[in-house]
Amino acid sequence: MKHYPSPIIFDRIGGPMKSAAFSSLLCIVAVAAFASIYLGCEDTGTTDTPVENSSVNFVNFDSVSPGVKSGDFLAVSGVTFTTGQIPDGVAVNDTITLSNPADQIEILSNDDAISSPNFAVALVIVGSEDILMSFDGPVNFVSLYSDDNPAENPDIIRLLALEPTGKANEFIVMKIDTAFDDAHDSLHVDNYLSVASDKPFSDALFQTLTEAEGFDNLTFTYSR
Ligand SMILES: [Ca+2]
Ligand SMILES: [Ca+2]
Ligand SMILES: [Ca+2]
Ligand SMILES: [Ca+2]
Repeated sequence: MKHYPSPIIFDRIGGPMKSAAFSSLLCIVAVAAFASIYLGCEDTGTTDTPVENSSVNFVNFDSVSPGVKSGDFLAVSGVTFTTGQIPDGVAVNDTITLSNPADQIEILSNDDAISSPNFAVALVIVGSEDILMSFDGPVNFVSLYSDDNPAENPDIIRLLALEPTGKANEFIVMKIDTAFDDAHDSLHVDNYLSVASDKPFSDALFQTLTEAEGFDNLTFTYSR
C-alpha cells in the first residue's frame, strides 16, 4: 500500500482463486441427504476452497464512512477486529502472541479498494501492524483480497488461521497462506489469500511484515 485517500473510480467484487486452489479438488465433501461427511481433506496449510458451505458471510466495508472504527463496528456481520503485532516468522503449529492489541481498525477509501469505495487497514497505517479477526462462531474457511495498488514494491503478506490457547491474546497457528502485496491485475487473481481447515477455527490474522497493506472483500464460512 503506497498512498492514502483519493477518488474512487472502479468497482470489482470477487475474482478467481489461485491455481493452488485446484489442489483442493483432492478434497471431496460427500453430502448425504441428512449428513455431511468429509473424505480425505489434508491440512496442507495452503490455499484451499471452502470445506463446507453451511453459511458464508461477506464483508466489503462499503457501508460505512472512512476513518478509525471500533473493532466491533461490524460485529453484526459476525466479525470483530483487533490491530496488533505478531512475530514476523510464523509456521503451522507455532504458538504466537498478539502484542500491543488495540480494539480498532481503520477504513480507507481510495482506488486501492477491491470493491469500491472502501477497504480496511490496521490502525497504524504506516507500520507493519497486523489485524486479528475474531469470528462469532467456528469457521472453516476465510479469504480476503489485498489492496490493489498499481505501484508498490513486493512485500510478503500472510493470512493465518488461528485457534486461541485460552491465554489472553495467545494462539496456535493452524494454517498459513502467503502472497506478495504488490498484486495488481484486472481479475485480482494474485490479490487473493485464503485458509481452510476441516478442523474449525475461531480467529484469523492478516499479517504484514514491512509496510501497511489493506484488505477487502473478507469472506468467512461458518462450520456449523
Ligand atoms: Ca470494499
Ligand atoms: Ca506485522
Ligand atoms: Ca497491495
Ligand atoms: Ca508493498
